[in-house]
Amino acid sequence: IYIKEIILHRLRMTLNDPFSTSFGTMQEKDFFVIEMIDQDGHRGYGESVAFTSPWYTEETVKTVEHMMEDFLIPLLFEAPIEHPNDVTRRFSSIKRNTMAKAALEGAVWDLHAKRHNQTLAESLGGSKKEIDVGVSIGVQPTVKDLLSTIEKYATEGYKRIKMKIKPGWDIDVIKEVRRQFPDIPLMVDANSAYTLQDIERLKKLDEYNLMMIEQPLGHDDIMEHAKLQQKLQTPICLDESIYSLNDAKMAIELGSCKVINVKVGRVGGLTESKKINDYCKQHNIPVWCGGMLDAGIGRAHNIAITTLDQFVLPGDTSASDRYWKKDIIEPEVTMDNGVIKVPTKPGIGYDINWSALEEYRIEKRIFKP
Ligand code: OSB
Ligand code: MG
Repeated sequence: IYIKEIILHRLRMTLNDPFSTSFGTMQEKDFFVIEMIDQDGHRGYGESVAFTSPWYTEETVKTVEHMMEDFLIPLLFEAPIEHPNDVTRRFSSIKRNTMAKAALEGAVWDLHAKRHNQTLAESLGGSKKEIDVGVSIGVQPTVKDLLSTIEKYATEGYKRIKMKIKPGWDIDVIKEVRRQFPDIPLMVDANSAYTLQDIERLKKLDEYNLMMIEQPLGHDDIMEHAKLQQKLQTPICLDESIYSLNDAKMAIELGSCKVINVKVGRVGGLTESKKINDYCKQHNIPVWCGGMLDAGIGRAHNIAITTLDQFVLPGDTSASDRYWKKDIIEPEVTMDNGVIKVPTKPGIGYDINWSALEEYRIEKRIFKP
């Protein structure tokens, strides 16, 4: 692949409803759509997932722009690309900054798939024709709001509900949820809101038949999660702590988790996600695909990676209408009874809705070799 042009479209989209975690509330998603054009005029698309502030991990929209502009795009223009698998190696002189790398690598994968007239899922080695999906629900203003939100998504058919927790919005709330919904597949995500001193509180979670608890402790911790997992029946799932295959290996070896949330952006791209899939398969660790309040292009990449065989649990890839009044792809992602059909057109499998994209665009920058 000879990359002839890279266009960065910076978009700002307003969420249908504010999304709250243990760290605060988001109303808007500000990100880049990466459009990459090759020597034959194929166009590949990627989406950056970093937020405007570094509350989740350390990257931001501005650091992503800085990395892409000053380091990563020049590296892509340096020489042709044999295969998207090589992009991670091409970027290896740049430490971390996984979300910046993944945004560009995703566009290379889309180009590769389109050049071979394959779906992105096929190019990645995935074989599912449809994927099971769940939904992530933010911290709500009241328990009543939470119960009605769960009711709404359960009725729509989502196959598991994830609710955000934090100290003070946890045991009592989960008890109410379980009273009203004794059997729904339910999990919780703390986004790192607890410490080992909260161990007695966390042990109470074992009474509520939760599928797992996601990232209870430090965002960069692996060791303390191992100590906690020894005291908990509920499986721990790591999110923030896992930046790479190597992190996954450490966590599995140390017993820090029994499940891994794979976010393509957080681990540096689709190639690394695939490696984590393969390693977790060997070690019998179920994985699922997390989300970053993605717009349609990110959603398409998430659907493609979820077709790999170790993605055995429903992820957070909800339908477009979960977050957006109008998404930037055509058709939008739809969900039927908890199932999303994997698109069959080459590459990401969706067209860009240019009038929507232009409506949300706040900046456009063109890069050439
Ligand atoms: O921890 O998985 C998370 C959203 C933003 C940042 C971090 C997380 C989340 C979610 C929602 O849980 C995922 C989604 O629906 O896209
Ligand atoms: Mg999480």
